[in-house]
Amino acid sequence: MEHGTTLTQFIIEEQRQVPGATGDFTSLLNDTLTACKKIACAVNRGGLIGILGSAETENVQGETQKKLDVISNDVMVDALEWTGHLAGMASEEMDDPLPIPTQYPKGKYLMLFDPLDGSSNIDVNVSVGTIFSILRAPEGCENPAVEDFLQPGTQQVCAGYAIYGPATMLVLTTGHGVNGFTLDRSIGEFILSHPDMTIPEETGEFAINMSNQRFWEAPVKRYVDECIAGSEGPRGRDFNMRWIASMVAEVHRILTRGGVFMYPLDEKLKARGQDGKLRLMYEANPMGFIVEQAGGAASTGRERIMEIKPDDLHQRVPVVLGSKQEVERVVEYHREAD
Ligand code: AHM
Ligand code: MG
Repeated sequence: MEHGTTLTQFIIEEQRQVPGATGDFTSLLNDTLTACKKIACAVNRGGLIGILGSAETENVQGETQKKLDVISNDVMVDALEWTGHLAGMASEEMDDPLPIPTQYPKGKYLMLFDPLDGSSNIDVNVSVGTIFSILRAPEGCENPAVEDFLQPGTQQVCAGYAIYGPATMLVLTTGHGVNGFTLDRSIGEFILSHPDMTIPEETGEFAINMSNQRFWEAPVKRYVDECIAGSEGPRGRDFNMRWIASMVAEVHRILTRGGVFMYPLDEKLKARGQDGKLRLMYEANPMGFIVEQAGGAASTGRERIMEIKPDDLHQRVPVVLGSKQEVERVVEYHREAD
């Protein structure tokens, strides 16, 4: 496709290849884009209009919500509930799935999202993002219950994220590779700027929150120790480390220049009764789909993320994703240790 292609045009042309496509999906994506543009504006102007800082409320996971978490969630809901394309939606910021209000028609898709990922970074003006995952609602499902959302990641129709950084970008997969679009503010459109994003198989860069080192399991310790030992260790070359604390920014870097990102299970999380830090349904699954479609891999260290049969909307999982050979190495270290 030519340079200068808008995201809408790209999706329309992609959907023309799908037999029986009705335009519902194209329209749903358009409404999602509009929501992301609105969130980009709010994030951009946050400091000027007094919407930085805490909202003094907690979400279902007991995390303090930022004002922009709440605003971004409202923007997504407002942009999507009336469209007629969704049977229901679920978000990191809402305890239960949100039914479509009775005055609006219902559609065949389910939308799951993290409206503002990495929101601990908002107040310090570091990149944050919106992550979304689109599933098909089960046949004949009028009012989706939690179980209807609990589909493995392999069932995703589409996954994407918007990153609100120096430029606002939208990165998307519908299962035919990964494409990145940059918001051209002068015309208000996302333009195809990064066609066919691919992750190099090898990397010299890893991302992990090192402050949790003493809580890690042995295979993760081993992998990171070997990276740090650099040219003097078994890897025989030096590695670089990055940690932004914003998964969207981390995944975006990996899609751009390779790398491995880990938020593994550790003793601290276990003591809190958690199976990981990141959420399966609206963080790990969509990012796993994108990373796999870009030629990378996404695992818990023990199983492929997208094959997990979910048992809870807000379920947490360990995450190891990025350059294929490195993820496979981490998985191998788990296998050897178990
Ligand atoms: P959030 O959805 O509440 O923002 O939390 C998810 C974020 C990820 O973007 C990031 O990778 C991780 O939490 C950072 O965690 P930590 O603060 O432990 O480094
Ligand atoms: Mg998040």
